[in-house]
Amino acid sequence: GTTKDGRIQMRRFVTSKEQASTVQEALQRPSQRSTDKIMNIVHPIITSVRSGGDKALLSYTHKFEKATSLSSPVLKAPFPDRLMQLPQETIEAIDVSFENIRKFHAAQREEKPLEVETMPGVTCSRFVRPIERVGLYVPGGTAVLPSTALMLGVPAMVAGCKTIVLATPPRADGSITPEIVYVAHKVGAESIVLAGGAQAVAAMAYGTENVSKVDKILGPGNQFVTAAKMIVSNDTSANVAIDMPAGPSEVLVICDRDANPAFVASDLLSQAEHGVDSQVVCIAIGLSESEVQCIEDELHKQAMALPRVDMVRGAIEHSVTLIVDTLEEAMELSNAYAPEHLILQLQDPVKVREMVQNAGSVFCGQWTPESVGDYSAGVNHSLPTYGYAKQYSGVNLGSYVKHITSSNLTAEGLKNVGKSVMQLAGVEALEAHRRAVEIRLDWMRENGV
Ligand code: HSO
Ligand code: ZN
Repeated sequence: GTTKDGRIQMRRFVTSKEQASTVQEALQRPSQRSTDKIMNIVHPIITSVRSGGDKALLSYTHKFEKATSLSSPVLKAPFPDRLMQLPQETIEAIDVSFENIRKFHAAQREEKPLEVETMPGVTCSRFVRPIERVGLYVPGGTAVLPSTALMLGVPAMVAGCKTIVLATPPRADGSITPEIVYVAHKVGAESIVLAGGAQAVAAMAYGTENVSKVDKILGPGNQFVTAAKMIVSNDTSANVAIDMPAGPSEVLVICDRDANPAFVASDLLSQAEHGVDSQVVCIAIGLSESEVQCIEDELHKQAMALPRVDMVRGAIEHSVTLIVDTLEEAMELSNAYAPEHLILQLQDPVKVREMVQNAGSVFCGQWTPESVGDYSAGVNHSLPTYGYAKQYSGVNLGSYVKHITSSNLTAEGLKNVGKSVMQLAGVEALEAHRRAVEIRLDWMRENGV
């Protein structure tokens, strides 16, 4: 992290000089606070909002957000103009980002239902329907995040979700960030819940007098939010789904000797400034120690000039540079780490991208900083962290829809497949199943079909 003379510096390993276990350990993510403790705090909050509704929700907002002047926890659309007064430049920036995100997610639509005739007369199909009601959690905390409102709201709108509820903690004076109100307006949100943490999640999962109950809750959040999402999604009486487990944000940058050290450092820092628990990893292919030192010097220099240098210091503390000999080794380490963001500052990034097995989102080449994806390129920034890129996708259009399958048989179809069904129903000793086919085949025989 920070050395005695105050330098901001990552730990550094030359992998060929280390045991495999040391390298593996270097790539361990900082451990999360004990989940038991968190659960014990979160459980009573959920129970209380579930039974106490708006009043309980509001009292938590008074307590945690200090927004004691707030008298209603919900703002319903249409949102008044005075709540979205913004500089023209900000409006334009949101509009550009909105449009790019909309385009990229609209392209993810499956236009035609899938239809396959598995046997003559046996047709199986699959079609898409939006999840009707979604709850989008936009964290407060150390930064306001209208970009997260865009990343969650635009695909919900594109998918055609009927009810979009956006929850975000209010500021201490009870107000909401105007940028977030503007985004909520643009995506057609029905309401903004002015609450954060586990209480906001509970309100959307169960509904209150004024908060609409939703069918799925999406969005990042701190450990309390994550715990609350896990609890409500495990409660069958809530009947609510969640997007994915969330952890601190992270980036892994792979660079070679031709990469610009200042660019590499800037990418590491843009992730490090998210919070003290963020993690950044740099894998340098074939760089000498002095070349890596150039990156480190840049990192220090740029970090010292950042307003959030304290966050950066904390993040760099558990961050690491690995010097490797080959691209293959770099990719192997990266795939094992499964980063939320993977930046390829390499000569032929699009070719190398084929070797990516696990990552939330990949940024190709020196002109593609992660920041463009965080805000405006069109890709989503709500991504799997903490190694979950091994089994989860980031938020995408598919996160807001479900597939319904259908079978449609002709008489001929039932004749073709009926025998197998009856045989298997017999094996499972489920006689009613067997007879549901038999009764029809008998009928066909009797009626000359
Ligand atoms: N890098 C963050 C997203 C974000 N960055 C929001 C800026 N604002 C996690 O993907
Ligand atoms: Zn970011």
